[in-house]
Amino acid sequence: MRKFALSLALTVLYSLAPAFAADSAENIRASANLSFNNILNQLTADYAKGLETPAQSAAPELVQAAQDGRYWVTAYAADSHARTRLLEAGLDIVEIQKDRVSGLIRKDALPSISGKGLVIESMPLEEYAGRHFKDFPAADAAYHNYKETTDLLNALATKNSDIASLTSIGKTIEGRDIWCLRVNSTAKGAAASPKPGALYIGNHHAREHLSNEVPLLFAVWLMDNRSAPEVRKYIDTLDIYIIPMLNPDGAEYDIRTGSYKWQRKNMRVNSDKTIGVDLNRNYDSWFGGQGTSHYPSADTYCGPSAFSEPESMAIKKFVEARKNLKTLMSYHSYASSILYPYGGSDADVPDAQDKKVFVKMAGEMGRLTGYTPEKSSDMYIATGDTCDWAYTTGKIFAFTTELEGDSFYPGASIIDKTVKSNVKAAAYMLSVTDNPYKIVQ
Ligand code: 0X9
Ligand code: ZN
Repeated sequence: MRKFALSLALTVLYSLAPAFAADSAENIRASANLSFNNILNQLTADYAKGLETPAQSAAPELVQAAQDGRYWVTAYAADSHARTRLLEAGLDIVEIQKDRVSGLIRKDALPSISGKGLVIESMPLEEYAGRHFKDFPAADAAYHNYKETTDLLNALATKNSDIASLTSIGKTIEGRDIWCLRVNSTAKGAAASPKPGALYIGNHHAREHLSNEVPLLFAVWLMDNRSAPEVRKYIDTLDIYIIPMLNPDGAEYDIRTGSYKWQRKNMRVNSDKTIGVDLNRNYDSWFGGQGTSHYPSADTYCGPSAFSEPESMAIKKFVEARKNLKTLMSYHSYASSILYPYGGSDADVPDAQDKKVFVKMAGEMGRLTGYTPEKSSDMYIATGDTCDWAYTTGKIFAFTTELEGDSFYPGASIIDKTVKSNVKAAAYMLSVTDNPYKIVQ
């Protein structure tokens, strides 16, 4: 069986090879087309341009933007359970080390953890931003905002209208369309398909902009390589859905002023007038239990009820209407890990065969990306996440990829490498979507 998985992976890798060949500078400059390499190279060129006037310290507007009453905190937490308790206290965990975590918390919630003697260091977010970030948002222009994402998806669907269609799966709380590119050689729009389905979702969390780039550029790669035998097989035999930007309201808010807002949640105005629900705590899987906050101001606020948010509700309706879905990937950043259920409980998924599939798929995607495969709850227990719900409701093999980087704003130079390795993992997921159990038989 090992041998089979290896040869499958090699086939996938081989099929990627032509896509990564270098293009000439003239081609890049001339490119108004939809070639994967040209688009990636253009991103790199944009980034280099942005660096011509590098900032030596945090841009003033970045520092100013961070003045919203949140603190950057480092606190003791020796295991996943201690981390879960911190999430519940309202700490938005961003970085995890062996015995401690760092993240964001509102000032009024800080005493609940400092009172327990857990705080190692804390400082206002603007001070942290001032010390750590050198990137001007202008240098990150290579990232696709909502309009650019919409335009690119539209262009892909128009150019490949025989196999691709673009639909809105619903509207956000501010009324933006949530776009989904469907790739299927025989069914368009919302028409049912008997083919096994794969779903890729990005940007549940607003500030995780890299998590939009990966599925978006995966869509570009698929269309660019549509004639390569392996890719063609996927397009002919599978029902592929890509929703790169689930939380465009939050993503736009995060960049709107030209300076980052560190926004995680959606843009719901809560009952106490604070903004946002954490969409990755709003699914109906142990909703409102461990690893989430019930305070609307907290970054890990789960919302008043499961699926209270139009964005998560759109995914619920979408998934429930497509019983053919077999696999799902939800992109986040940043921890360099491939996570599988459960995330809301310490328990393993009860079905031994399913667990084997999860472990094997995560292992293979870990190998292709260089990320660490692990059970979600080993990171921390967090209820209400996408993947627990998708697995429980539809037996979908659902994973979270925590992309790489050392901050939510790692600069545009990271896009190229991250996209390339994650395209391999995304293609691997397609290679098993026809029957995920085949890899453990
Ligand atoms: O906390 C989250 O929603 C994800 N991490 S992030 O830094 N992108 O916010 C991790 C979700 C993993 N799921 C669980 N541990 N349940
Ligand atoms: Zn996230």
